[in-house]
Amino acid sequence: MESISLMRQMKNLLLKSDDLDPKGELNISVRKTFLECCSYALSDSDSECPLDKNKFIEIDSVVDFIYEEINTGHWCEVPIYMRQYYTASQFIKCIIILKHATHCSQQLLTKCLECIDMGLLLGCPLDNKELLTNSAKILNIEINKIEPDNSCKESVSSFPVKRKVEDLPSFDKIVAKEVDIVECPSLELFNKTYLCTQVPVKIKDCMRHWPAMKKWQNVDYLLNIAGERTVPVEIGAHYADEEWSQKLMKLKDFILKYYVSESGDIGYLAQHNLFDQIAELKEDIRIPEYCCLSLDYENNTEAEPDINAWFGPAGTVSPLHQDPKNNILSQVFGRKQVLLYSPDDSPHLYPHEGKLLSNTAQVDPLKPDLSRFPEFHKAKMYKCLLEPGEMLFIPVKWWHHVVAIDKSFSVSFWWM
Ligand SMILES: O=C(O)CCC(=O)C(=O)O
Repeated sequence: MESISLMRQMKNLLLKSDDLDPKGELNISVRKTFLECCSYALSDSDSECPLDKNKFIEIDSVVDFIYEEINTGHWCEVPIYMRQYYTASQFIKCIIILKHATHCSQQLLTKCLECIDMGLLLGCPLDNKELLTNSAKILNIEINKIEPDNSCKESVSSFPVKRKVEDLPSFDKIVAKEVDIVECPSLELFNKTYLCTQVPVKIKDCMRHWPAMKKWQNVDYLLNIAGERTVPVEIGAHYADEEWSQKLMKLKDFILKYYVSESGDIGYLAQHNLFDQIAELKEDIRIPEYCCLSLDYENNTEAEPDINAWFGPAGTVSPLHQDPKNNILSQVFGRKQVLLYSPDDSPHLYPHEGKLLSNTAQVDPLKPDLSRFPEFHKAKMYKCLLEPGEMLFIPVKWWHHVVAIDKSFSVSFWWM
């Protein structure tokens, strides 16, 4: 497809004339440049608005300015409209790239997709909520037309070497009570026996209808759908480790470097709402029916649970921590070993002091240092081996420590 037709397709995604005009204060001269770039990008004819190569530099400077604004101070204090400006300016940058191009090379399309992903990752949806997700879909279709075959040809099932997770005790040897196991319980039974009483349980046989169960086994499928997409990756042993860092990278690079390679380096695509970013993958999962139950119907206004992806090699570790919502951790492939403790045991788990890590325990339940944490022996441990097609219900604030025994993909659903 010619870049001009692709640009038109993307412009057709706009619903209203003020789709790209967030309501909020922006530096006057930056806003002026932003508006000039918008009218340049959206103008229909070259005679009305001749090509001006400087416009790329101008919109790029707007993007940089807003990037600095949203990365200054605490993330939660960044005004929503500023992140919406970021979304809008990345969309305009993408349109200008297409406007200035003569044909759609792989490199050009990838550059456009990078703009859209940065908008999705750091921006905030505009009133036209699907603008960037639909833009990404259109660009991805074009990318796959040029290069349908990705360089990484490994599928999970055909990849024979299994890296051993060092030091992980075998599940049977862990002295702990195993969580209850039920087979696809009715809503009523789940509500009464587990949700209302806040008791963890492993649920079997509730994921057969997920298209992901078959499709995601094949890495080529993930690469075709999302290989060129930019995703956040956690690098290092685990998030409470001093050496830990986060990086944005293409999914295909993550897969090659950390997933297919047996280097032993740990990279984890963790706690990321991949499904709002990549709409095609959301079609492969199903929200568990149990998430429509609530402990507090009056104050529960959220339409959908928070859905996150957890995708990585064997050996990823999520240290012992607790979360503020109920969770159904759903295992698509690979096995995970989960250790759990009740919130009543919090004093025996030594939560970190300070706000940032206060939901994380200092004690490592697999190697507890009893001289530093003498009360730990009082905590009652529960264990669960989560296998493909199984879900684990983790009640609000239950502590959980998770290790991937194999290459693994889980999806968590947090709700109240
Ligand atoms: O699977 C993991 O590594 C951690 C999952 C988790 O902590 C969660 O879903 O809240």
